[in-house]
Amino acid sequence: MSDLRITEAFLYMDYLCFRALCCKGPPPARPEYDLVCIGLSGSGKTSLLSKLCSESPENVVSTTGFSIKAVPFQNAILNVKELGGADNIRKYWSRYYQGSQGVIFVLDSASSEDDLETARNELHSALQHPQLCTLPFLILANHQDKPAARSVQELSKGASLKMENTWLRILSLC
Ligand SMILES: Nc1nc2c(ncn2[C@@H]2O[C@H](COP(=O)(O)OP(=O)(O)OP(=O)(O)O)[C@@H](O)[C@H]2O)c(=O)[nH]1
Ligand SMILES: [Mg+2]
Repeated sequence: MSDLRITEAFLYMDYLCFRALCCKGPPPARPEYDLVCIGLSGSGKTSLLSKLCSESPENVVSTTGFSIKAVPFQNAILNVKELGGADNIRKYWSRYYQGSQGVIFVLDSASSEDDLETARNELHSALQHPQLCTLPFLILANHQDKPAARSVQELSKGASLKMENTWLRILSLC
C-alpha cells in the first residue's frame, strides 16, 4: 500500500471514529463529478449555472476563457466548467475537455438558422470527440420562452444524435 493510500485510510478511520463518538457528525461527503458545459455565445450557459447556484442571473457577462462553478445537489456536487462560446474561443474548447465525466450542451432554440447550423456542427464535433464520445451528454434547448423557439422535434430533425447516454431537454431561463 502506498503512503498516500495509508494516509487516506487513516483519515477515513479518523472520520468514522468522529462520527461514532459524536451524536451529530458532519454529513457524509457527497461525490463530486466534473462536467464541461459548452454551447454558442448567448445560449445561456452562465445564466443556467447562476440559477443552479441560486445566484442572480441578471447582469451576466459573456464568458472569456472559462469559468468553474460547484453546483450543489442533495446527493452530489457537480463541478461544472463553462467554456465561453464566442467564435474566437470555440477553437480552444477541446483543450479543456480532459478529465470531464459528462457534458452539458446548451442550445439557443430561438436562434437564426445560421447560428443553429453552427451550433449543430459544434454539437456533432463534441459528440464525436475522443475525450467526450463515451460520456453522458445533456443537451438543453434554452430560450423556450421566445416565440421563435423551436420544439424538441424540430431541433432533433437532422441532428443525428447518438442514442445512448444522450438526452435532449427543453429549458427556459427567463
Ligand atoms: N429570453 C431568454 N433569455 C435568456 C435565456 N437564457 C439566457 N438568456 C439571456 O441570454 C443572454 C446571454 O446569456 P449567457 O448566460 O451569458 O450566455 P452564455 O452561453 O454564457 O454566453 P457566453 O459566455 O458568451 O458563451 C443573457 O442576457 C441572458 O439573460 C432564456 O432562456 N430566455
Ligand atoms: Mg457565459
